[in-house]
Amino acid sequence: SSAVAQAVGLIGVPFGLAASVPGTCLGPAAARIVGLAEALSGLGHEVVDRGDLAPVRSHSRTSRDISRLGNHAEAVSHWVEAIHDETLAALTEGQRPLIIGGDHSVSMGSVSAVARHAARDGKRVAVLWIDAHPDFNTPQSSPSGNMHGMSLAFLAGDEDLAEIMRGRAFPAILPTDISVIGARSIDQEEQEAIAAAGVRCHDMRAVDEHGIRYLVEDVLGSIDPTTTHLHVSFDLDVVDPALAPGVGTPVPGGLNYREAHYIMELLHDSGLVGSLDVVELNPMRDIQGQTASLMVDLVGSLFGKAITLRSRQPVGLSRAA
Ligand code: EXY
Ligand code: MN
Ligand code: MN
Ligand code: MN
Repeated sequence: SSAVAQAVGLIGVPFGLAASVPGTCLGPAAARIVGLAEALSGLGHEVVDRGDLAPVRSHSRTSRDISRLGNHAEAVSHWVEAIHDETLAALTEGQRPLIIGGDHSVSMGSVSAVARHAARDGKRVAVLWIDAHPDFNTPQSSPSGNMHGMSLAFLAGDEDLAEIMRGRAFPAILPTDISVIGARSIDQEEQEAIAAAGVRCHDMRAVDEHGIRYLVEDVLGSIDPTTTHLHVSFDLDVVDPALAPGVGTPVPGGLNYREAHYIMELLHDSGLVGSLDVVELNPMRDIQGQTASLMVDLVGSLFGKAITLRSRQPVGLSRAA
């Protein structure tokens, strides 16, 4: 491993009010109990544990009423601002941010900060959204009003949702720099918006038809690392609920164990991942901590844990044994 490897900046976000089911606020605690930081340091990474966030619940500025944006929009806004500031601090200190949710609204804060930081370096951000849902609803299209289903639309620059950041503009992610893998629960208007915007959406049928390697290579092949920072946002509900019951919005037909790990291994091998969030762990729905443990194992695969020691070189099928 490299002598100048970036330290991992671990940020816990005990917030779950943008989800439908309570309990996601316990995610960081469960991740810590099953040994997230230890797993990373065991792989040789320096971990700077920045602790769990606890945002101040008042705006210093004159604040408009944003309750029309969705359920608990005011609370979402407070947390998103705090997540944004902490993620930006981690990046400014040279760390690679690892954000542990919390529901998927936390990505509004983390990815907006990544985009702001990248712009300072003259870069833009590509986002890989690994999720059963594309989270591309707007306040107008959302069937539930739950804001964890709107985070990707926020990041792509939805003008109404921009009020969550209280007028602090950030560079929106270009829809053509957004890829979704694993989707299988998409609302109709959400589907139309994705198609119109040009978001790359590899749904579960694409996983069936092409396999993980082809899809991940398609995504990585669209990224020029000299100009682009890759952020990965991993929603645990992408994994099949039989393996990951501890989520608020389970959907049948998800990734199996090896598919989920293989994505993370390929991402590790690419060397391109600059920041990561792992979200939607709901310990109240979990069985004996199995989803929390799976989360830590998957993060381990992205940070270099391999089944066996093996060459970084691709092994061709024709290579002699
Ligand atoms: N599409 C549905 C909605 O917007 O209400 C469900 C969203 C669930 C979002 C989950 C966490 O990724
Ligand atoms: Mn930098
Ligand atoms: Mn999600
Ligand atoms: Mn989801």
